[in-house]
Parts: sequence; C-alpha cells; structure tokens
Amino acid sequence: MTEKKRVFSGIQPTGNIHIGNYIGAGRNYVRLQEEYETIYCVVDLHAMTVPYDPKDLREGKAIMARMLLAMGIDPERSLLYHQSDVPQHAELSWILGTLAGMGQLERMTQYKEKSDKAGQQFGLFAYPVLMAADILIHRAHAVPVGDDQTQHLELTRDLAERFNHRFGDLFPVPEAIIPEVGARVTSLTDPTSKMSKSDPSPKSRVHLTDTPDEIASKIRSAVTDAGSEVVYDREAKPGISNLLEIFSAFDGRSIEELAAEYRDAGYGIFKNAVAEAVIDGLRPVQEAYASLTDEEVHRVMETSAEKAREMAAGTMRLVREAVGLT
Ligand code: ATP
Ligand code: LTN
Repeated sequence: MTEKKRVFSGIQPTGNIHIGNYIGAGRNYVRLQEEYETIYCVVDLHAMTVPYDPKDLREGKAIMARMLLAMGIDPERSLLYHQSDVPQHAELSWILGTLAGMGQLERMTQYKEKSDKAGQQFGLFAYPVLMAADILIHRAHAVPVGDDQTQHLELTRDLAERFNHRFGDLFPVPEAIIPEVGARVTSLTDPTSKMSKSDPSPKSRVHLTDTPDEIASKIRSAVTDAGSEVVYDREAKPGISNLLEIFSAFDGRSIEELAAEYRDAGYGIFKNAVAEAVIDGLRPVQEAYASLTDEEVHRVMETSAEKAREMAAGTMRLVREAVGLT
C-alpha cells in the first residue's frame, strides 16, 4: 500500500469567518480528506501578531474550532487542534528563523500591509517563519490556501530547501493547493480589494453565521458595475465577476454556464439567484454548527493535539539530530 501524502493548513481565530475563507480554503480542507492524510490547525499564536483582546482570542478559538467541524472536517479522518497546544511549532520556528533572510521577510506583502496598522513588532515580522514551521513540523506535501498566501508558501519552500541543503534531506518541499475558482473572493463593497475579516464594514463580507435575511441583503446591496449584462470580466466588471465566482462556488455549475444563463436577466434577478445559492450552500454548515456541543469540540481539539504532539516530537528528534543539538 502506498502511503497517503500529507496536507496541512492553518486558519487564524481572528474575527468572524467569511465566505472568502470558506471558498478559498475551508472547502478544500474538507475535500482533501478523501485523498490525503489531513492536519488542520487553528493558529492562535499567529492571531497574537495584531493588537487583540485576550477574551476575544479565547472566544475566537472556540468559534473557529466549532466552525471547522461544522464545515465538515471529520475527526475520524483529520487532526484538528490549536497551534499553541503543540509547542514544537514554536520550537521549529526558532530554528528556521536562523535560516530566514531579513530582506526576504521585509518584502512580505502581508507584513508591509499589517505593520502599517499593527506597528512594526517582531512577532508580525516573524509570522511567515512560524507559518513555515507549522507546515514543516508535519512534513506536509501540500497546503490548501487562498491566493494571498502564495508568497508565504514560497518562503516555506525556500526554508525547506535551505534546511535540506545545509543539514540533509528532511523536509518535503510543499506545494500550495489554490482553488481555480474563488482563490481571491473580493469585498462586496469594493470588488477590487480582498474580502477580509479585518475590513471595518460588515457589509463587505458574508459571514458563515449570517442569517438568510442578512445574506440576501448583503448580496443585493453588493457594489456592481456599469451596464446591465451579466458577463465574467475581472477587469471591466469586477463586481459581477466576483458574484459569478461566489455563485459558481456554491452552485457547482461553471462560471460560463451561469453567465450564459443570466446574461440578460438583469442585475436584480441575478443577485437574488446568487443569494439563494449562498443561503442553500451554507444551510448544512449552519445546522451542523448549531448542533455541536462545546464538549464535543473540546474533546476533538484535545485528542488531536495529543496525536499532533507525538508526530511533531518525532520530527523534532530528527531536526535536533540534523542541526547538531543532539
Ligand atoms: P484577514 O483578511 O483579516 O487578513 P484572513 O481571512 O486572510 O484575514 P485567515 O483566517 O488566516 O486570514 O485566512 C484563512 C484562509 O482563507 C487562508 O488560506 C486565506 O488564504 C484564505 N482567504 C482569506 N481571505 C480570502 C479571500 N478573500 N478569498 C479567498 N481566500 C481567502
Ligand atoms: N498565514 C495564514 C494562516 C496560516 C497558515 C499556516 C496557512 C498560519 N499557518 C500554515 C497554511 C499553513 C493566513 O493568514 N491566512
């Protein structure tokens, strides 16, 4: 029997998860369980790199864990745990930090964007190194993420190669798994910028916990483009194109098919159809979310963390040996 390849991904417990996170990353977490050995992590240490309130972090962790299970992460097939429960992530991060170049870290787009708001602190600067450690501690082969994480994945690959070259082949060089449709869902109020948890306007995004009325109202008021035809053209029609991507992600039909069907329907009818697809697509997730108990969620997180610690300790034994610590 050939061994299954391993997938790892992380998601921050900051703010309320939105359909961009779901389409860009979360849905792939669920799908990949069919084919890969899958490990998912609520990256609470990463969430501390921007100003936050400890109470919100505690709540955010519980909500995110519950939401990931509601989406369909199956504890029989996947590990799902909180990053800080497995101390080897931080330990490996230190070692990888000795291989990371300052210049490369200074060029990280996310660092440049977030340090404007969060201040220039070391945690935010070192963020991508910790992300590399998350992936490499499990010697993962593939990492499902949205488009915005490509640069961080590139750094992870560089660090893996640098480590292997210097200390001997230990890490697979991981590939990003980026969806063809929905890798960069954009804001409903500004279709040229990314849909983001940190956007001050809640109307800019649909949360997975929004009621059907809220979803319909946000999609109906989404900023659209001049003209009246429903066509897919990211440059000329960013608003309509974004809605077509969201529609296709939830409905399952291709963008071409949907654009052909709604071409002359008018924006109003088109938006109602998009809203309906999102409401229907989120219903099972919302039902599962409501029916999970805190105890169930807690149990999964604890059991998985225990297994993840064992696996991570195995990698650290090899790393310590390779770098000369033992
Ligand atoms: P923020 O937008 O506040 O920076 P975030 O939502 O990007 O936060 P995470 O929660 O860590 O940060 O993202 C989880 C996953 O969702 C990542 O794989 C990321 O690439 C993906 N993702 C985030 N926003 C989008 C988006 N608008 N479209 C597609 N994928 C996205
Ligand atoms: N940086 C990612 C979250 C993240 C991650 C990871 C993703 C932290 N560690 C490991 C994949 C693999 C983000 O901001 N979305």
